[in-house]
Order: sequence, then structure tokens, then C-alpha cells
Amino acid sequence: MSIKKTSRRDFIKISAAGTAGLALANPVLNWVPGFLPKHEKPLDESKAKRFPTFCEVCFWKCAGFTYLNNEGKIQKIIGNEDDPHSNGRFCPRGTGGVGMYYDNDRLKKPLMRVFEDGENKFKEVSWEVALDFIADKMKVIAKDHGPESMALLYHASSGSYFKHLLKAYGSKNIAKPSYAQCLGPREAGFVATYGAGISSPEPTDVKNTKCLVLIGNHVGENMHNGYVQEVSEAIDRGASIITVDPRFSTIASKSKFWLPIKPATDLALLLSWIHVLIYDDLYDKKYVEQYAFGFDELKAHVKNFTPEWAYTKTDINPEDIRDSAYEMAKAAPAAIVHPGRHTTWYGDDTQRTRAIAILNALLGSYGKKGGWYFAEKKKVPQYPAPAYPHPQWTWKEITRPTYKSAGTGLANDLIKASLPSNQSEHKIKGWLVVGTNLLSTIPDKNQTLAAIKNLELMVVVDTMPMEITGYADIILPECTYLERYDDIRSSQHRYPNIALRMPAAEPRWDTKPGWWMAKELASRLKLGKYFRWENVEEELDWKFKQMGTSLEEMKKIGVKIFDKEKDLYLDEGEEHFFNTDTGKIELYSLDLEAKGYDPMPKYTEHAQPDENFYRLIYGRAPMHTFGRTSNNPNLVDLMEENKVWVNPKVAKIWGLEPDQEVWLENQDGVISTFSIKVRVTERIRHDSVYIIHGFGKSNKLLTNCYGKGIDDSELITRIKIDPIMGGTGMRENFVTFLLENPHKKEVKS
Ligand SMILES: Nc1nc2c(c(=O)[nH]1)N[C@H]1C(S)=C(S)[C@@H](COP(=O)(O)OP(=O)(O)OC[C@H]3O[C@@H](n4cnc5c(=O)[nH]c(N)nc54)[C@H](O)[C@@H]3O)O[C@H]1N2
Ligand SMILES: Nc1nc2c(c(=O)[nH]1)N[C@H]1C(S)=C(S)[C@@H](COP(=O)(O)OP(=O)(O)OC[C@H]3O[C@@H](n4cnc5c(=O)[nH]c(N)nc54)[C@H](O)[C@@H]3O)O[C@H]1N2
Ligand code: SF4
Ligand SMILES: [Mo]
Repeated sequence: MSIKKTSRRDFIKISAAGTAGLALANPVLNWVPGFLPKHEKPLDESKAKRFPTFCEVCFWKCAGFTYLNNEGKIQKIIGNEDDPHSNGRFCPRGTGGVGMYYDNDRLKKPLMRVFEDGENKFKEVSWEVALDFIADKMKVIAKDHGPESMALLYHASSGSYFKHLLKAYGSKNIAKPSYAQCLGPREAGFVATYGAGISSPEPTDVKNTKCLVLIGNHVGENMHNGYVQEVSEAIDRGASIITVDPRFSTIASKSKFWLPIKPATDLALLLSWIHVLIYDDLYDKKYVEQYAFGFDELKAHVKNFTPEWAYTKTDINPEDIRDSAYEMAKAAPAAIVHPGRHTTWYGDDTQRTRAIAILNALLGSYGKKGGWYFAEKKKVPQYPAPAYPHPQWTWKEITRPTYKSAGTGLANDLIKASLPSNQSEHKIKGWLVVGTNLLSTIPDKNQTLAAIKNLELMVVVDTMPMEITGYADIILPECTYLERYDDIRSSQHRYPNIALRMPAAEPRWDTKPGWWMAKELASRLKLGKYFRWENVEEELDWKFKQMGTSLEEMKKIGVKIFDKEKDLYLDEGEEHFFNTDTGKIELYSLDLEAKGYDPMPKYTEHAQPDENFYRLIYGRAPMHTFGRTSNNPNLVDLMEENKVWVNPKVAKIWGLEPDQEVWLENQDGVISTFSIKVRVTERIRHDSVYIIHGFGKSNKLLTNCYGKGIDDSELITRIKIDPIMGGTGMRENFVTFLLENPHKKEVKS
């Protein structure tokens, strides 16, 4: 194939120019590494061809335009000015997204597992053969075990067409890792308190806030675009930031308070902030009286949680706890205690976010300017199709008996239901895996592998030869987001808005869009009536027309903003019904109580590391999104490996030098496959080490990133499950250093 890899030098040139511009045009964003400014002079639109898209490099889904150069090749992606997710700017990963298209390590043809010459191999097959095989197997599974025993695990936009397929086939066993490995606990915590989850983008009115409290929420490294921009504006306006993090994060360096908490003790801090707000009379009495339920119980509950008590748990000085509580109260109601996004930490995560939800209520910030606004979203109509068949059972039968507040299917529970040891009647026998690299994403890799072994069918739809593809029966190569249409992006925001993604180029090699695969499978499964449209343009146009626009208009504008139907904020004293049992904000949760959980958050002690062990904590780097970018040629140039952050005191004990290669071994004796370089820094507490998630790729076909750095997931073998919603707490793993290569014969290439 003759398409040339994009020139790395060109990319750097763009970023360098961008950064220089940034210093002048956007001083507020200077603290964020690599963030590009608005594209001030658009390319000459009469000459340059552009196609609307929204980014697939992370889940913020910024809308922009893909531009072609004079030779008709994809050149760059630039933010759409009308889009509230991007406001016309892309983050470095989004800009580098072009590298996903040009990556020559991509999956190129359907691959089928065959047994030849005494071994398992992948053989290239035609789409016909691949799809026939899958449909035949799915028919057998439906006949032998019922259609419910097929599950869909997904985290790519194209998952939406596979969801439709699976429901038409007769299964609702569908899960994304973005629930039980990510934001599930905060959703459950807010549902229990306000009767509504948070969803994405978070309706925090950061743009107008006077005080933003971030609990392990490392914005600036966590690069959710519109959010980073609003935080920058807030900093520029002089809003005070309070950051609670055992690590001196980028945002900690911009904060009025950095509280370097002892990991796993956040609930003690939160309870003592609640104590100070109540006992120092700092809370919003009118708001609490009008909207909240259970204040007296809460007051009694937190009576003893003084800052002095919290100090014994958290290592944070009582004065700092008090001062920071006063700081929030001073700004209230224009104050936000941010719920974070990835919240599956220690197992008591729903209760931690409950405490956050309660704090916001005491500050009177929910539904108030500078606090939380009421977001609105436009419903996307479904193209006419018959009603779905009724499954005999769903994920609810698997999960809800134990995790009563689980809001969606849990990827980890569907995996457990696939294990040979599953004695229940609800067994999963086949997986469709669409854009999720389960082995790095779901903790306890051995369990995932045992489940995979027991499957009758495993189909992986991906763009890259990620680890998970190696275990598939069939691999279907999807074209990248720059080469396909996808379902409409409709997202909640201050104003309801929608965006179109359309192809800017033909799919490279023999890759295909997910919608096409789902439709083809449907026709083989005799489910064609659920996909009546000839092609996806017809389907999208029909939907757009129901929404008051058209595909033709959307191709020009990319993003459409609709009028609001509700107010953004509550008026003073306005009546409001919260969707809870009492119709009020439940400081004391009747729902949790009825389900047998603590109605108010309790502090639970967590294990601390033994001598010579350190808590393994992980996070994000501004230049990468997990493993999905680790092979991206553009982004590898910006950051090619992760390093382990080690406090100088610890480095001294171990005699570690900067950039020395070490291996990590966890409490269960699991050793990292590869070595990692040491970064000695005061920015991490002495009881923890920190690495960026998404590195240590073990598939040699990923030629840009194979063996670079290590994968935190393989060291996460002890999981603390949230008893309320079933999320997998992953931060109770401890590691020690191995200075000699423990895999004697292994050569790191
Ligand atoms: N140890 C550890 N585990 C974690 C986390 C952590 O920090 N540490 N983070 C958790 C969080 S917050 C989340 S949200 C999840 C994320 O979990 P995942 O979304 O599973 O994460 P990725 O590793 O990015 O895997 C994405 C997969 O999608 C593929 N892909 C990319 N684009 C496309 C596309 O257009 N189509 C298709 N079909 N495939 C595509 C990629 O090649 C890759 O295989 O992981 C969770 N698990
Ligand atoms: N660039 C980039 N941006 C991303 C992503 C990405 O991959 N790359 N992923 C996106 C996704 S899917 C998600 S869910 C979000 C996640 O983003 P966040 O919700 O911000 O991230 P977390 O992973 O929960 O938190 C990481 C931070 O928690 C701190 N921490 C660790 N243990 C503790 C503790 O016990 N207490 C406290 N207070 N802090 C602790 C770590 O030091 C680190 O700074 O990021 C999103 N944004
Ligand atoms: S934040 Fe960056 S990577 Fe995520 S969708 Fe927006 S531009 Fe893409
Ligand atoms: Mo996430």
C-alpha cells in the first residue's frame, strides 16, 4: 500500500508553532502541556476540503473538521468553533488523531483463528467468510443456550450499531468499561443523593465558579478538552482551586490549597469538611431547609469527625482542613466539589462520591450559577424498526441481586458469568468485543483469560492489533473514525447539541465501518428488518430530519445547537422536585437504607503498604489516552513510555538513580513483564508510586510501543468491589522494586 506515513517532523512543526502562539494568544492555557490554541486563521476554505467529525481519541468526543491537503490526503483536524466540547480547539491527542489513520500497524483484513501445522494461527479471510462464520456461531449459541448468552463489551462509538444488533438478536447483556471501571460509583452516589446521575460532559459550571475542589481529579493531565478550558478560565479569573492528591499534580501547582492526602483516606477528609460546614455554621441553611432531607441525621452522624480526627487518618493538618472548608463556604454557592470521573478506587467509592454529593448540597451549589447547572440533551430518534424481542434474562439477574444500585451492565460481572466456575443458570457463552482492550482495562487479567478460554465465540472489532485481538476467534478490522460515519453524537450541555462524524477518506486496506458489519451480520441472522436502511447516510438523514436538520446541513456545519427548554439554574427559592423517594436531596438516603446499605457515608479503613512496598497509583498523561494512543506515531513522538514516580526518600533507601530500569512486583508476587525507568521526584508521597496507564504493550505487532514502559493493569490483582454498584476498586495494590531482571532470558527489544 502506498499511503505514506504522515511526516513526524511536520507534526512537531505544527505543535511547536501552536505552543508559541499559545503563549501569546492563550496565557490561561500555558499550564497545560501541548494544548493547542484556537486555529485563528482557518485554511483557505475555498481550496481546502474539510469534513465534519468528532474525535474518537477519548470520550469527550470533541467535534471538529478533518482537512485534506492539496493532494487529497488527510492533513489535520481542527476544532469546530460551534462545539461546546472543543470550542474550536483540539487537545494534543485529538490533533495527533491523524496518526491513528496513518498507523501502518493497523489491522488490515479480517482474521480467523485456525489450527494448522499443530498450532493456532490467524489466517486472512474475506469479509464473507468472516461474517458467515460469526452468524453461524451466533445461531448455534442462540439455539443451544438462548440469545441472552451472547454479550457485547464495547467502548468505541460504533458500539451503538452493535448494541442495536444484539438487542434485535435477543440479548441485553451489554457493558462498557466506562461504568464499572470508571464513572459508575459517582453516578450511583449522585443518583442516591439527587435522584439523577452526572453523565458526560459533567454539568459543573466551572466557567463561572469561584472555588473548585478537586479530589484526585487531575485536570490538565486528564485532558477533557472543554473542561480544561473552563478550568483555565476559572484560574484566570482568580477562582481558588483546592486539590486533594497524594501527588503534586499539574493542577495542584495552580491551586491555593494542595492537600497531599494519605491515599485511601479521602472519606475522612470529606466527612470532616461536612463537620466543619455544619458545626461552624457555614452551610447554606435556606437551601438545605428547602431542598434537603435528613439534615439532623447527618449532623449527628458527623459530630465526631473533626479536623483533628481526620488528621489522624489523612495526614492533612487540621488548620488546612478548616481553612479549605471556609474557602469553599466563602465562594458558595459558586463552589464545586468535583465528583471526579474515574472513581473506582478503593471499593467504598459510591460512599465517597455520596460524601461529595452531600458537600455540594451543603454549599447550596447544585442548580446554582458557578456550581452545577441543569444540562439538556436532545433525544436521537430510532430509525423505524420492530420492537426488540424480550430476553428471558439480562445482566440485571446477574448483577442486581448483589450490587443493587448498579446502573448498567458491569463488564467485570459479564466476564465472571463467562467463567467455567459459574454455576448459575445465567451463563455467557459468546462475546462481541468492540473497541475495548479488556486485558488492560479490566483488572484481574487471569480471570479474563479464564473466561475467554471458556467461550464458544469471541469476536473482536478493533482498529489495532491490541492484546485482546490475540485471543479472538475472529478479528474484524474496523476503519478509523476518520474513514467512517457513526451514530449521531448527542450530548448534554448548557444547550442541547448534536454533531456529525463523516468519512474524510476511503477506508485503508480491507477495513470497514462498524455500522456496515452490524448490518451485514443482521441480514445473515435474519434480522434485516432491524436495519431497513440501504446505507447509513439514509439512516442518519432520517434521524437528522426528525431532529429538525438534515445530513446535507450537518455536512456543512458539523455541529448544531438547539434551544433550551429548561432553565440552567434554580431561581432563588424556586420549587424543585428531585427524583428521590422524598423528592428532596437525600443527605440521608432512604434508597440505600432500603437496599441494606449505609444511608450515610461511613469512614472505612483500608490496608496500607507493608515495609518495602508502596501503593500503586495511576493516572493519565496529557499526550495519551490509555493504550488506544500508545502506538500512534505522532503521539509516540511526544511521549513514548511511562516512568515510575518515586519519592527521593524512597529512591535513597533503594539506591535508585533517575532513569534506572526496575521491575515492579506486587503483593501477590506478580512481576511486571517489562522494566520501567525511575523518575525521582518530590511530587509523589513516600508511601506511593505513580505510573501512567496505557503502556507496557505486549503485542509485538504494535511496533511503535511494544515493550515500552509497563502496564499497571497486570499488577492490579487485588480488587475491591464496591458493594453498592459493583465497580472494581483498583488502588489497593502495593508494589516493591526488583533491581535485577527477574525474567532472566527475556530480552527487551
Ligand atoms: N489498570 C487500569 N485499568 C483501567 C484504567 C486505569 O487507569 N488503569 N482506567 C479505566 C477507565 S477510566 C476506562 S474509561 C477504561 C477504558 O478502557 P478501554 O476503552 O478498553 O481502553 P483502551 O485501552 O483505550 O482500549 C480501547 C480499544 O479500542 C480500540 N479502538 C480505538 N479506536 C477504535 C475504533 O474506532 N473502533 C474500534 N472498533 N476500536 C477502536 C483500541 O485499539 C483499543 O483496543 O479503562 C479502565 N481500566
Ligand atoms: N490525557 C488524557 N485525559 C484523559 C484520559 C486519558 O487517557 N488521557 N482518560 C479520560 C478518562 S476515561 C477518565 S475516566 C478521566 C480520569 O481522570 P480523573 O477522574 O482525573 O482521574 P483518576 O484516574 O481518578 O485520578 C488520577 C489522580 O488521582 C490521584 N490519586 C491516586 N490515589 C488517590 C487517593 O487515594 N486520593 C486522592 N485524592 N487522589 C488520588 C493520582 O495521583 C492522580 O493525580 O480522564 C479522562 N481524560
Ligand atoms: S479531549 Fe482531545 S482526545 Fe478527547 S475528544 Fe477532545 S480532542 Fe479528542
Ligand atoms: Mo474513564
